[in-house]
Order: sequence, then C-alpha cells, then structure tokens
Amino acid sequence: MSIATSSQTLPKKRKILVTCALPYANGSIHLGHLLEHIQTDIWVRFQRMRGHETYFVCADDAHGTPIMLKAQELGITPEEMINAVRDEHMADFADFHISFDNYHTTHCDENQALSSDIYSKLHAKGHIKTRTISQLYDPEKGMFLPDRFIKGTCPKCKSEDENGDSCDKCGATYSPTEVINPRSVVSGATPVLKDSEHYFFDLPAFEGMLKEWIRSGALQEEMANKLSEWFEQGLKQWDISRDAPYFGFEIPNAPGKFFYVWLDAPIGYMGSFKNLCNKKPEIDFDSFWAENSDAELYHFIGKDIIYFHSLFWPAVLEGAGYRKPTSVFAHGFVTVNGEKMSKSKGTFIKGRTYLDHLNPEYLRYYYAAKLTNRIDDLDLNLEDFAQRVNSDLVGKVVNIASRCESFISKRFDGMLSTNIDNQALADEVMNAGDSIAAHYESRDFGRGMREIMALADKVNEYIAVKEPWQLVKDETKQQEVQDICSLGINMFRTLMIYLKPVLPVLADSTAAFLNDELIWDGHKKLLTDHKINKFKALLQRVDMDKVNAVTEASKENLAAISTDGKKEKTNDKKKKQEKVVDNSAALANPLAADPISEEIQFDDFAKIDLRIVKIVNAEHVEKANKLLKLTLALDNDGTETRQVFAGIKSAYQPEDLIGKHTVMVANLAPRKMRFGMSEGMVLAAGPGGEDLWVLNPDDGAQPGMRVK
Ligand code: NOT
Ligand code: ZN
Repeated sequence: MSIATSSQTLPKKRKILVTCALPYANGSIHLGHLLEHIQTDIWVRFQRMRGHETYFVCADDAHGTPIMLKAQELGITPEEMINAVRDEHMADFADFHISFDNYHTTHCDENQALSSDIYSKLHAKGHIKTRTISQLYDPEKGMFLPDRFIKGTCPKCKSEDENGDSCDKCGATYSPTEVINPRSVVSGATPVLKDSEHYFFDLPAFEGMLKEWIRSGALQEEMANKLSEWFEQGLKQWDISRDAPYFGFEIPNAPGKFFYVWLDAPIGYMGSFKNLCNKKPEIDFDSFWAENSDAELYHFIGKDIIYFHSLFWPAVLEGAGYRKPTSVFAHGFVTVNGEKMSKSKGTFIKGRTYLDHLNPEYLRYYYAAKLTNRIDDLDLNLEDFAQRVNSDLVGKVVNIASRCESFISKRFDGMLSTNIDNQALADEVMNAGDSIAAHYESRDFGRGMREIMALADKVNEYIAVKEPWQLVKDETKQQEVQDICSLGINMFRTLMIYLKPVLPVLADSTAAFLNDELIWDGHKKLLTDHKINKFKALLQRVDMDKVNAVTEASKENLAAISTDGKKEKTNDKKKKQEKVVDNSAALANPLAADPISEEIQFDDFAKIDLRIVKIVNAEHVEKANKLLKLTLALDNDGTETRQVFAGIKSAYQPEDLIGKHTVMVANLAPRKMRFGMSEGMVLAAGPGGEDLWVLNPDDGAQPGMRVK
C-alpha cells in the first residue's frame, strides 16, 4: 500500500471522501454489513480527528428485480418499501455510532440526473453498443427472468430443483438456457426464449487505462492479483440495460429500457454526496469529482464486489470524464464461531438483535482488534469476543482509571498533581502516537489495538509496583500517592485519545470525567494541576448470558420467518438464503471453534502426559507454509529437549517464541514428517490465524510441571 500510507507525500490538510457499499433496501442490517461500516467509520473518525476535511457518505441500494418482486409480495409499492427499509437501516447505523455525513438512497433525483448524464456522455463518446440477445422470459408474469429466478434440473448431474445458473449438488455452473425442465420461481410457468435489444458498456476499450490504474499502486496486493486474472480471461462488454417491468431509472431515449441496478448503484455514491452538497453549499461537488480533483476518494467494500468497483466503476468514471477512486479497500467476510453465519444456529445476527442486548462499542472494539488491511475473513468467536473485551477494555484500560481515581477525588479534591512521577513512562505512552496513527492510516487496526493494549499493560504494571494503596496508609507519602495516581489518570487519558476513533462514546464519557476535550494532538501533553470530575462506571463487563440471549433471539427470528407463510421452509430455500449471507465456506478457519469431537474415556485421557516446556529455539522450515521447527526444553536447565514441528507460523515469528512456554504432549510417539522427526505435539489456543497463544514465562507455569 503506497498511496494512503506515505503520509510524507500527502498534503498537510487532506480532502477525503469515503464511502462504504450500499446495502440493498430489502433486508435488515446484520453483523456482516457492520464489519464494513465499523471499519470505515473508524477510519473516517481517525481522519477527522487528525484535522482532515473528511466526508463519509452512503445510501440504500434501492433498485432491481428482487426489490420490485419483494414489494409486490408485501402488497406495497417499491417506494413504500424502500422508504421503510431506509429508516430501519439509518436507525441501526446510528445506534452503532456510524458517523455518516449523509445517508441517501439510489432512488433519488440526484442519482437519476447523474446516471442519465454519465450514460449520455458514454453514449456520445461511442462507449455504448447495442445488440439483440435472447433470454428466458416468464410468459405469465410478462417479464424477463434473472438467473436466480429460474429453477430446474441440473444439466450435468440431473439433480432436480437446482438454481438457474449453478448446481448446489455437483457444483456445475451453466447458462439458464441449459437447465432441463426450467420453471419461473415467480409464477411457476415454463420460461420461453425471447429476443430483446440490450445496451452494453464497452469495458474492453478501457483495458489499457485499467492496467495502468492498477499499477499505480492504489490497490491491495490481493486485489491487484485478482484483477490480473480477470485481464487474462479477457474483459467483456457489460450489459447495462434491463427490460420493463423493472424498478429503476429509464434509459434516456430508450423507452421501456432501464439501467441495470449495478450501473446506478456506484453512481449512488456521487448522488449521496451531491445531496450533501445541496444541503451544505460550502462543500464543492466538483472539487471532489472533477477529472483534475486533488481530493482523495476511497471506497470500502466486501471482497464479493471487487469486480464492479475495480473494473466497471473506474472505467465508467474515466469514460464520462470524472476522476477515478484513489483506492478501493476490500475486506473479507464475517464468520461466527468459525462457520458461516447460520440462521438455525442463531449466528445470523441482525444489528438490531445485537443492540437489544449488548453495547455497540464492544463489537466496534472486537472488530477493530481483529481487522487487518488484507482481504482475510474475520471470525467473530462469541466466547473470545466476551473475553477480549473484558480483558482489554475493562481489565486493562478502564481499570487504570478505576484504580487511580478514588484516591484523587477522596484525598486531593479531584486535583491532579503538578509533578510527573515517571517521565520515561509518560514519554513512552505519548511517543507511541505516531506509530498508532500509522496503523490507523493503513487500516491495520488490529496492530494499533495491540500496541495500545501493550501500553496499558505497562501502565498497570507501574501502578502495581508502586502500590499506592499501601503508600496511602503512611501520612508522609501522600504526595507520592497523588503523583502516581495523577500519572495513571494521564496515561488513561492518552490511551483513550488513541482509542477514540473506535470507542467514541466511551471517549466522550472519559472527556466529561477528565474535564478535557480528547483531541488527537492532546496525546502529546499531560494534565497537571487540573481538576477532574467524579467518576461514573465507564464500561460494564460483557455478560456471556447476554451474548447467549443474542443467539437465542436470532434463532427466534428464523422461527418468525418460517411461520409467516412464506416459502422459506424448504431446505432448498434455506440453503439459498444462507448462501446469500454467508460468506466463506472455503476460507473458514479450521482451527476455530470446532464441534466437540469423538468422546473418549478417562483412561484414554489419563495416558496423555502433558508438560509445561520452554521454547529454547524456533526456526523457519524451508518450503513449509505453516510449520515452525521448535526445540523444547522439558526442564528449566534444558538438559532434556525435544524437536517438534508445530503449525503456528501464522501467529508467531520464530524469534518471538524463543523463551516462551507452552504445553506439550510429551509421550506422543515420534512421527517422521517431510521435514524431519517430530517428537511430540505442542498446544496453543485461540481462534487461529494470527490469534494463537502459547504461555508467557511470567504466567507462573514452569518447565517440567505436569498439566493437571
Ligand atoms: N448493494 C450492493 C451489495 O452487494 C452494493 C452496492 C454498492 C454500490 O450489497 N456500488 N457499487 N459499485
Ligand atoms: Zn448438478
């Protein structure tokens, strides 16, 4: 990533426009959407805190066949439906503290005007071609059928009731015209082939420009690789028209033809921003979108819609004479407890269901703690979620304030001392600001959070060593107590400045408590001789009962859907629904929250000799993706050692492991592996990937101890 991270080359005060993908106006916001909105919001809040002119816009994606049909099913107009859904979406986002400058809809005048104008410019430049194509048509309903509204027998394995474009049973993909005994999902009628003229955008004409855009370094590496694959397969003309009846915008000078939803959806980013400019005349639309704009433009999206944003969208912008995105940032999907979100397990969690039981800032922190700037999937392991929030936010950060505050308010009338008790510690915490900012800037939030928590550990350690609760008993040590607790409160303040993009509400209550505005530049100063206010409990621990209540209530959601008479009961439909929301089958982490495996007897267990060992050496194994070669000492002086190959490379650099402790199965028969002999097995715990833990030497477990 070069563009966004090289702050040296960027102007001091930047103009930044940020979007996240537009949710469809026919379903509720769930925890998958929220990963993206929270990720984007953290980045935007960080940019604003740093003083950059930053706008964050989004909208509901309101057009297309599924929305038209859903409204019909509900017996209301599409306009009524999309208005109601938009209200719901806006309330959900507001309650998760997503700080949009504008949340609009693609079904609006601004978007219609921009879409027509962009189309007309493309047309005038010869980038629109027309051609007659033949497609399946529902003669009863009088409409052309998108692939997913056709069902029938798989042409390959002959499984019945398969999708119009792919078979769930054998995995084949095919064209809907190849389906045997096809039928329309809408009316049940047998579709017929019918000709119609379609309008195409000439994407191949932009190949040269796109290749250059990718090389400019604006994209994540994985995304650039994906695009290269698409170039190898060859770019195709893009069908941008749909026939009536269709809920969308009619194409200028083409009666009965409508823009395909994916044409006007990205233009909806501009439409929402235009609507904001109309409300706030001081913002100049052109200075953000004109070809020579010096503003930065970023789209945050999920990995499933990379094609639209990195091929069509820049090409459409270029063709119509607008600037292209500075970058497109893709993220992976959310899994819950290591699996795709599932309605029957209660892990398909709507934002509102979560909010009914839990504080939104818990989720904001957990996502931040696990986000990287890569396109990996993110597992929301619910136990780990509770534990992580409790241990980091409550146990580390807020704990600093609660340990120090009562002394200051009771003994010193709320006044912070004029002395700095430990300048070196204060400097260390204050100087971390640049590195934490760099992690925010590059969207490596997990690293940022780890750095903040490591500082919190140091501050807690300082307080533990100084023991102000002992000193306070000695009348001659009162000044010391005030100095120690004042430094503690100051360090808490600095850490909360760093956490403010993630935890805006906690930051606000902290500001009220400290009688100070938490601004980014404030991390370089300390409050001395300053009065603070009474402390109110800043954050409750996560209660696992409430987490369980969320999954229980999510199961009820399903019951409610399947009893209201809709066709959701069949397995097939359920499978399809989960497919839409899910996200990740192939990439799910095999280490995360596995179901309990085969039951064993006590005798089997008793045979396993588990020992604490010390990792005395760790090295890379050539050509192994996951393995590290470990030398383990079974006792403190290292007289007995074992060599073990362990699959924990995703979580540790070898040098970070040396000196740590872990648990090993000491009596496992040696196994010959491709890389050498492995004389045992080590145990590490965690959801997997980067998050796997062994023991720290100060955890108390010493080499040689047996695990009981
Ligand atoms: N509604 C779409 C989705 O996948 C996202 C549209 C994003 C906007 O949920 N557009 N573009 N390009
Ligand atoms: Zn099949």
